[in-house]
Amino acid sequence: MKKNKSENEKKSVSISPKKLRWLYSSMYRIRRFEETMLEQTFKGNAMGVTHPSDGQEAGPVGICAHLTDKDWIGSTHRGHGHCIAKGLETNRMMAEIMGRSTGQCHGKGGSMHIADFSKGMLGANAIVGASIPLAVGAALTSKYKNNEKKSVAVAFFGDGATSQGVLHESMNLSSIWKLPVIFACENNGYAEATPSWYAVSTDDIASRAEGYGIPGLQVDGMDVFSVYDAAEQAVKRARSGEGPTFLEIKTYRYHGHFHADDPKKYRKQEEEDYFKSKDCLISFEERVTESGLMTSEDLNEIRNEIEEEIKKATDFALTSPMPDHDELYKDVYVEYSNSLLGLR
Ligand SMILES: Cc1ncc(C[n+]2csc(CCOP(=O)(O)OP(=O)(O)O)c2C)c(N)n1
Ligand SMILES: [Mg+2]
Repeated sequence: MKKNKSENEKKSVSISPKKLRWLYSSMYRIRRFEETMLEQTFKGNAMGVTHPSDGQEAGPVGICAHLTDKDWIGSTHRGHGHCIAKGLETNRMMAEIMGRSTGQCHGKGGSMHIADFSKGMLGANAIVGASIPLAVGAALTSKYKNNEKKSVAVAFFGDGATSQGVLHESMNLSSIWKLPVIFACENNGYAEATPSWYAVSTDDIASRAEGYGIPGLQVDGMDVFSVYDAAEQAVKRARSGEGPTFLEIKTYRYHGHFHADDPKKYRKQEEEDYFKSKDCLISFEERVTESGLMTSEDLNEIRNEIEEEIKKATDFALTSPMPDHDELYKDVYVEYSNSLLGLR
């Protein structure tokens, strides 16, 4: 795949070598996780449907690069990339997708319900738009507790969620209360087979935020540096108590809506080719090698490490046991107590 040079501005990169390495390894980890996860789904090893996010890696990586485990994210049905960018382990994720007892949620959540509160990952979920009030709630908690280094919450959601009432209510409330939240809209052009030009009233979704007094930015979601720069501003604004930001990340999913969906039925090959010519991994490789920030050997070494990690994660999942029957109700219901209800 060739990069479209005319569209990839050559801005100078002022990111530390460690962070650059993290950006590339995280994007490559997501890519190879998704490709391997799809292979395993087709072999019948995944429990239920899976929604691959390859092609969209630059969005979650460019944003999560500015977050710590104390910051929160809410995710979607297409959540593997968000989980990986937030630092979840690929072996436990792969095991979760395969319904194994060693999985992130002990095999009871599956692909669309991976969560890890210790990493600030509030969970993937299958309800379109549901990440939004979760993130706003986390941001409200952060403000209420008045942490010294305010935790920031990011809601990831797709273009399909942007006409849901809950987004508009959440933007209004978070603007009034200046909550440390970022609305990260991954506009991949489609909600299932419905193109956004057909279902969303504007080409410029970010402009909707202005109606709520929130800055709205449109960024090239195929270029991790563009996302990184915009997210840096948004996180800074949130942490300093100035309130929310809306980021519209223009991106593309390389596969169908879910594993068995054939996107050729509703989108053109030229469109796919166009986005693949802007692939986030290739443009990163060209940018850092041409500017002398990393060598091809550095990149190769990272790719080899990740290949090994994903192979191990897959073997780990395939050789892990299924949960025992007596695990069925464990971790499903919250233990009742007065203190939980705030009564004592
Ligand atoms: C409230 C709700 N409505 C409808 C659905 C069915 N559904 C699942 S995914 C999806 C499309 C979502 O599109 P988008 O938000 O753009 O995310 P993408 O799949 O493109 O990542 C729909 C309509 C759902 N899960 N939840
Ligand atoms: Mg979409």
